[in-house]
Amino acid sequence: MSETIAKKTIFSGIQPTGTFTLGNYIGAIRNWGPLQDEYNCIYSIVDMHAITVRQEPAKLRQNTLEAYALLLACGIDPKRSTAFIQSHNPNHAELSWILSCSTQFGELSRMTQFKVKSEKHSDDVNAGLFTYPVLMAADILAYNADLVPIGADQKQHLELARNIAGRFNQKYGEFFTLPEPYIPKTGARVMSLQDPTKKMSKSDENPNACIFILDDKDTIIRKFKRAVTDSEAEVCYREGKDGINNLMSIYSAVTGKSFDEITAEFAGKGYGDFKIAVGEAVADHLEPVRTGFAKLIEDKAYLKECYTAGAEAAFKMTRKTLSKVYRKVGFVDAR
Ligand code: ATP
Ligand code: LTN
Repeated sequence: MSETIAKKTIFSGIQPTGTFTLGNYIGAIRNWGPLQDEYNCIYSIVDMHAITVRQEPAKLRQNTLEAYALLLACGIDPKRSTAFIQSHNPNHAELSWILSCSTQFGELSRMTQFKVKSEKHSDDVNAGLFTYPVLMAADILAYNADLVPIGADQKQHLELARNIAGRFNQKYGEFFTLPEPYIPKTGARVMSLQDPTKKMSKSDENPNACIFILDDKDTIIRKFKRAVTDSEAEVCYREGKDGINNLMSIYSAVTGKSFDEITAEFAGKGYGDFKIAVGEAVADHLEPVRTGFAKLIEDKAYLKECYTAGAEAAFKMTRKTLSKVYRKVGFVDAR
């Protein structure tokens, strides 16, 4: 039988705001590679989103190249997926403007990420930070993506993208696919090692709160040893044990063991042994990423070849969408 059934489309993005954390990895990126054969995958380093908080230009440029190399080191194959840098495809920003006219002020005001980030960057609550989710909706809708693999923190933005698409469809006639979130069962929300009620975030000021995927083994084990837990001594998943719950989720995500198996493995042992075991398992799991990254980042010509080809493919995929959108909203044809 010929391959006539069209593959579904996947889109996801990650900001080049620093080295990826274990949260980004377990919650998002490591799930991207295995989807490449079954789906038409499009992955982007979203530098335009990154400038919604202040960035040092030279550092952003370096972070963007490193993020792209990390993407490939995490198993994204530029031959099987479209992997590109967001600012290289202007169609995202163009569509974002159109979509912003189908987005309400009230719904943007309710976004948790906006509230958190405007508090954190209270000296620079810019319009881009506010309209960030519209650009994210444009990223997804420009490709008519069916599925969006993300961590749990992005679910609200995805729901907004669906609402924006629905509203556009209502105004102008059915056009956009309503995207579905694809959220992993374990590790959808990896918490800070220093404050397990907060999500682990690249931009956390405390380096002990975060495992960066390029940290070496000693550093990873040291950070886990210092992880905040509780005053009990039982490795089990229970309400109120935020620190241990987080370590159990991480351990489960990298070893595939269930919570019951983990509890049995550490019965009668203290938190010290457990923390070291988690550190070792995470370090071993990340080792291939570190080795792959070290090679890739040396080969700037190869990276450039990949992201240039990725942008070209991304542009082609989205230009048609944009022309149709322009016609639908009533713009006069340019040619
Ligand atoms: P920043 O600190 O700059 O806001 P971030 O670490 O939150 O960045 P993003 O680039 O915003 O990372 O997110 C990339 C992907 O990683 C998203 O799909 C997001 O849901 C996922 N992600 C981010 N943090 C976590 C976390 N702690 N646990 C699980 N998934 C996460
Ligand atoms: N907002 C996302 C990053 C992002 C994204 C996207 C994720 C930008 N555009 C499109 C999925 C689909 C975040 O992780 N903070």
